[in-house]
Amino acid sequence: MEIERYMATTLAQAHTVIVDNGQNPPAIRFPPVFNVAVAFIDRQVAEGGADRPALRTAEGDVSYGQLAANVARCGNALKSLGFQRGERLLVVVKDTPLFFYVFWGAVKAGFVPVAVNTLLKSADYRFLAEDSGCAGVIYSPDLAAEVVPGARSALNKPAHVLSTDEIAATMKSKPDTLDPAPTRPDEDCFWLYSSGSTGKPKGVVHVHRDMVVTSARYGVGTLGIKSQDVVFCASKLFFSYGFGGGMTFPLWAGATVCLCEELPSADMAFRMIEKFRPTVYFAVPTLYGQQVHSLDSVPRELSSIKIAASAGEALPAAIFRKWQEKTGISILDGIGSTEALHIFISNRHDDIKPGTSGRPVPGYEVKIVDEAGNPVAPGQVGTLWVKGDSTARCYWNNPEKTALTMRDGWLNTGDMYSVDEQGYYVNAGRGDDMLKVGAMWCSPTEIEGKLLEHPKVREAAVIGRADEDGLVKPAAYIVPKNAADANDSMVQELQEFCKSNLAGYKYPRWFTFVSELPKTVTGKIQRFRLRQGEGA
Ligand code: 3UK
Repeated sequence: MEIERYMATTLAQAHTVIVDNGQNPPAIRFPPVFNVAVAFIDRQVAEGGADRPALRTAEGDVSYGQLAANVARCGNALKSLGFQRGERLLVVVKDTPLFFYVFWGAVKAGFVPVAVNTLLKSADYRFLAEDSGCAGVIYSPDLAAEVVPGARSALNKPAHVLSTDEIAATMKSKPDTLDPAPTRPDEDCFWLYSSGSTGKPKGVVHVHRDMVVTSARYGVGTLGIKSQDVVFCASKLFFSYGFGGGMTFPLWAGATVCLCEELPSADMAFRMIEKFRPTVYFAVPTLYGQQVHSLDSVPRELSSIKIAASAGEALPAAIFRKWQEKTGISILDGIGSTEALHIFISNRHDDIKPGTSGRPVPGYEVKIVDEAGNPVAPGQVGTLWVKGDSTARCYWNNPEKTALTMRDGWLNTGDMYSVDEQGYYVNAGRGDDMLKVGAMWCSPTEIEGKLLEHPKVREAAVIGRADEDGLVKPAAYIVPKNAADANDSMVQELQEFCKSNLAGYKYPRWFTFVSELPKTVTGKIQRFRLRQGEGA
């Protein structure tokens, strides 16, 4: 029986996690006092890895020793500002080493970092500051124009609104060691926000244990990331897919992470891969799709990649095959969520069925149930629930939504799935009307609301439709105020209107004019009937 014993020798308390790989699934045991920053950061140094590269950027490398010192300095800097145990710190920071210092420094000192999308507007930051009740906001300097007014106008008046430049300056004079806050494995550790179907984003609360579980079970157990690996994740750290792929898995394994501040694009990903030659690559299906198309005309040097993972939306079998043809390696699709923290059903190197999400990751239990909550037979579609040790404790301040989604340790994913005779899980879209477009949430009601603001539109409905690559994009059904307007120039006009008033990926790619929309007797739009082909 192989036992990995992770000791943080610098500590007075026992901060030992035992991952017993001799068991399937590996048993993970935590001591009663456990601060996860020690298990991720200090452990690497304690095990002799101080000189190994942890972070790699265009400016150079940061070793594990330097990382641990900067995490301690940042934790000390935050403590000196007067933060209290359990207080939230909104982190609006781009993918840079400072993200690591602030995040892990806060965790080590016992504060709760809340990493949020860096692309939002000031009204959104105001909402996030108020909803989280944060005591402080830390932002990348070039985001000041949106973050600062939002944070300053929040009713809870966060005591500290600081740029990473200011934090970095304060860190300089602080000690490079820090006693970890004596937290518990089930104590709140960090949050991520998930944009919901309707209304405002929800704070997803994760505890100290959760990152260990996803890293051990999926990062190392399923993907097999090792300390020699160089990892590049095209998704950003504030998205929990990127949070795992671009931060926690490589750190857990003692590997090297490549960081890029830019937003993901095929060009950015190719440049990063050619420059840093990663062995492990994480991307979303839409990005893989753009990359395989671009490879048709311009060959790129991708031979360093040994492991390629995909999540966020279903990976069409066609993109899997084209990528394999061009690079010789298989993409491992897996489904995860912010609430589960990471992937809980996945394909594996030695067990792949293209066009499916694979099989449950050992350590997670899943079930597919009908509307009465009873398990469905193989081949039948039902709602997917998951149970595992990394699922969120709750949605912050939202007991109704928590009660609906999290029951007896089970998490309702909201996804429709079937399982085939061989045990592979097949995605059948969402149970609600939500869409995942380029792995980002897309609410039909938001797009419909925008279309209804257009003077020529009487009614609008939006559903998802697969494009030629099999990737879902919004499609709109429009009842015009004046039937005579229903022509190509109105389509152009509506598309431009959406492009300039909504986030870039949300504009409808197809428009169909109809004389009426299918509705319930109470007047609600029945999008499922449009999906079934009515109104086409
Ligand atoms: C959908 C998928 C089909 C599905 C995520 C990996 O996407 C992530 O988190 P989110 O909270 O959204 C979760 C929802 O996205 N989805 C994700 N992966 C797949 N659908 N095939 C897939 N492979 O609707 C799920 O409920 O934004 C993904 C790791 C961490 C994550 N947070």
